[in-house]
Amino acid sequence: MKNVQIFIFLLLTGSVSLTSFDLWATNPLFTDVRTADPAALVVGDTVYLYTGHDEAKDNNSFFVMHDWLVFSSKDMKNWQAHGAKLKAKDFSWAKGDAWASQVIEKDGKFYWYVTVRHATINGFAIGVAVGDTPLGPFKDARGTALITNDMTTDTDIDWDDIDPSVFIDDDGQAYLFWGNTKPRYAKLKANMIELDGPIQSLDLPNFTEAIWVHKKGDLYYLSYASGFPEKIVYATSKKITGPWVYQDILNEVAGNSPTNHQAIIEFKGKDYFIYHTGAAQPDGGEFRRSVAIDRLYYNKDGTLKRVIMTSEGLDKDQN
Ligand code: FUB
Repeated sequence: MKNVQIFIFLLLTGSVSLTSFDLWATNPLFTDVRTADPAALVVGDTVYLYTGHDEAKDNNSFFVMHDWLVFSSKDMKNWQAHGAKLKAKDFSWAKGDAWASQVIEKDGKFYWYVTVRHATINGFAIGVAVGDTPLGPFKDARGTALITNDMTTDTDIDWDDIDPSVFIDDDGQAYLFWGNTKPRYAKLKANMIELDGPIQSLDLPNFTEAIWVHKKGDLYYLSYASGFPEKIVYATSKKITGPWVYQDILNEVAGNSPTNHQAIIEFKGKDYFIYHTGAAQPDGGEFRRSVAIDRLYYNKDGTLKRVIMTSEGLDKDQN
């Protein structure tokens, strides 16, 4: 209601025209920069949102992504922009292409797992940076890639080692999940920057990319992008190591974007689904994406209700 009153005031004073309907919209979240591949981390009373940064001039070519951006909020509605806190070139062994990433905390340190293109080994690779705060400063934790394309030779494509998602189980064991076309995971050592054992394959129907692993109650959830254009679907398991049982579609194809990429968090007692769309006006699209947030709801049996993507975003949420 308050938004409507402000809008009428601005309309009467000539400050906006009738095309300014974005006043009602909190989705997409940011209008001055194109953001993609969200990952979120709750630290105390603050949520940190780490995103890719689409810099393509139009939607006719391909991704142009050099760095990752950070935003923070204490209420999921008002966001502070912190700018680019890590770039592909911060990894001396990387060529570019700052694709999807995720930050997690372990023993007071913040580990930022990233997708980049390797400079000397053909294909994409996964690296990890570390910092002492959620805002960094971050530096390459290894000086080399954690995963390279030549470690996974059972696919023909060179972009199968992308989209890291790290989960720390209740016993402190950390697991790295990743993949495109073939979903994979491996244990991480306690130092979080080395594999601790073999790379395992997962059996997930119609898997494309964008794994996100989380736990709610006693159940583990593995959501991922399926098909192309991508829908987000999910599987559940009683153990982090599976078996994963396919459940259902969680989020339909997101507006004007064939890719979809999600983060799922609980923050201050509410559950959220964070994703990207190509819906930003006037020039959003496949390579100019924008992050959006809507509520996520669980059924009593632990299954997830399908996400309802909205343009109002959390503005409609009065609870
Ligand atoms: O943003 C580049 C790539 O597109 C990501 O790594 C994938 O998840 C897809 O969103």
